[in-house]
Amino acid sequence: MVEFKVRPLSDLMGAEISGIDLRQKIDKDTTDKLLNAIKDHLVICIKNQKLNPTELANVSRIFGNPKKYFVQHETVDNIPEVIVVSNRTSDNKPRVYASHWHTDDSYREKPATLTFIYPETLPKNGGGTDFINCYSVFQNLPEHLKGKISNLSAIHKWQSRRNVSKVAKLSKEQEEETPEVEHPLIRTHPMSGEKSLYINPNRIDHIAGFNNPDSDKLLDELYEFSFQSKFQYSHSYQEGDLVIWDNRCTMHKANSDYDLKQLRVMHRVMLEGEKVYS
Ligand SMILES: O=C(O)CCC(=O)C(=O)O
Ligand SMILES: [Fe+2]
Repeated sequence: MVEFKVRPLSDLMGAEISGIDLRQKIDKDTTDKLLNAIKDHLVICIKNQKLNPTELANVSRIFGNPKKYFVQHETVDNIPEVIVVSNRTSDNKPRVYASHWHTDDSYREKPATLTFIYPETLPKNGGGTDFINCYSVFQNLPEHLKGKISNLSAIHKWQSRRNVSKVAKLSKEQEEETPEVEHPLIRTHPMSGEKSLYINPNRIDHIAGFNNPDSDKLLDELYEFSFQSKFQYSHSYQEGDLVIWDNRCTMHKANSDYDLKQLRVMHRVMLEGEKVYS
């Protein structure tokens, strides 16, 4: 077993892992220890990794099955598992991709469990990723809100009515492949057994069974409560940081606090997911 070190990054969430090279063969005990670190800290940053896109896809296989991304033009050539997250549009205009709070892949029946992000090019300062601990959000939710949402679920869509982030236009086939899905608002994590608030401001269209104004009112209340800084941890990247987060109990967004003239390119992989249950 590899005796790597785990150092918490904040009281709320996040841990830094050092003393392991994931390109080496990783045995089952080491894998379990890494999975436990993710369970306990929700977001981990494995330091000093050197990964080209093929190696990143292979490293993700230590933890599960990487998904082949269905928006092919956003992936690395010939590696359908590795998505390019760039602050340039296809016609080279600056933008910040994913700058609003979300959890990945919730428009799927079985949303990705873990996401891996590895910086290819970083700006000089800033350009980190912000995270929310959704267990803490749920635990601290006022009782009246907890009661109100206990049996509710939400309709998630690729292009939801309330989405403020720009998403790729889908072909007819891609649209057919991604019908809207319904997930409970309270989610139990299969490994920790704990409950979290499972929301996605980008992809939730409405609360199932609610009319739009009532749904919007409740969602706004949940979002405003969740976005408080006391539930957040902000990660700043250094070259070689492999960051892995658990989409089942966190939200995240790209921080836009840097000079957009500087290039920022990340490589990303998502793992096959599982059905959401409360
Ligand atoms: O670029 C980032 O910091 C986050 C991007 C994102 O949301 C993702 O890769 O899922
Ligand atoms: Fe994301």
